[in-house]
Amino acid sequence: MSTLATLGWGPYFSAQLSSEEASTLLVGRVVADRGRRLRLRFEAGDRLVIVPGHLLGAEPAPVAGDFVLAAPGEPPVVARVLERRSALSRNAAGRATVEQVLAANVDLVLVVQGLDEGAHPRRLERTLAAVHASGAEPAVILTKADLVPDAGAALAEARAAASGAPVLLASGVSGEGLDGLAGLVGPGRTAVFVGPSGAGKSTLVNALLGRAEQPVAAVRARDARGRHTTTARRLFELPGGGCVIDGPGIRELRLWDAGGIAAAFDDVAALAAGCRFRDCRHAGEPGCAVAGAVEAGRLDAGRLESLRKLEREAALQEARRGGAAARAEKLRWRPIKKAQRRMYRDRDRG
Ligand SMILES: Nc1nc2c(ncn2[C@@H]2O[C@H](COP(=O)(O)OP(=O)(O)OP(=O)(O)O)[C@@H](O)[C@H]2O)c(=O)[nH]1
Ligand SMILES: [Mg+2]
Ligand SMILES: [Zn+2]
Repeated sequence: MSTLATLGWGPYFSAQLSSEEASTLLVGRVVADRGRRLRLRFEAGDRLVIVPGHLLGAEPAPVAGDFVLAAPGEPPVVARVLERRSALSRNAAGRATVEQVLAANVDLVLVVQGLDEGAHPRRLERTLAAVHASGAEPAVILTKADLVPDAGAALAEARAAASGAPVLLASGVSGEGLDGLAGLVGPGRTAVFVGPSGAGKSTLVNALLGRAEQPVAAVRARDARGRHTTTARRLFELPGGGCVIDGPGIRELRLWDAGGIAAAFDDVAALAAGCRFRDCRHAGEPGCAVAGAVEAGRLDAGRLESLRKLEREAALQEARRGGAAARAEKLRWRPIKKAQRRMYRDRDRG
């Protein structure tokens, strides 16, 4: 049985309801999002509900993890989406200026990497920068631990890339690390799995649930790539408390916001405090403590390069978004300019 509390409901959300809404509308959490058909979990159970057209194009359109108010009926109709506590976003594929919210109201983002592929520190860094910007805390899960005899090197590589975020070894097959994973999620909290297709996200979800809820499929033998088995995001309640959201594989979380870069590289920031120049760019300046750490083998040159690349990307995006905002502003003024011209014309004639 779900209660609103086991679903992660709390004062942050209840404070958003007017007394009229509290007495006439139902509260539900989005457990699966598929456009107009949304599956909500109410205290009384799951229902498919209708999302009225005006909410579909609107911001925010409901996604997995959202708390929504719905008017009772057959079926219930969504009235509004409550303000989110956090949201995991990325740049929509191929669009520099479109934010795509993947999951709402998450406390924890579980970044999954299969050990059959190695630790992939550069990919972890990019993903963690995006997670830090979301308002949720990150954790790295190195899964398929049963496939490698010694995960020590991969663990060390991932830790060096994780900037203090917890890094766990796990296996959906042997069950290693599952208690630690469930403990990270914890009662009343919500975690979302992200990671490339085939990494083993759904296998972990099934192992945590103790039943095969999510289909899983073998990676392609040719190149170990996943087959995008999971196609929609779904929320599950864990037997020991807490919720997890499983979703489609994401090779890379394209950065939406530069806000998480500093937190994802706080070790570099700490080193930079020792540079001779306050505005040191760590690009060959004398007395550079960051370059010194690379030379001494205390900082991976790849990690520094990764930081530079992310900063460049974020700056580029900021500029593009500035351009998009200017275009939107121009469009906003166009009808007014037209009306003005008409006004002057009429006045000059009259
Ligand atoms: N040996 C071993 N195999 C695993 C483990 N986890 C997943 N696999 C295998 O890896 C393949 C992919 O697992 P999935 O759980 O479907 O991966 P996914 O991350 O959900 O992939 P998408 O849904 O495509 O994003 C399957 O063949 C699983 O059986 C593990 O811990 N150990
Ligand atoms: Mg899956
Ligand atoms: Zn420097």
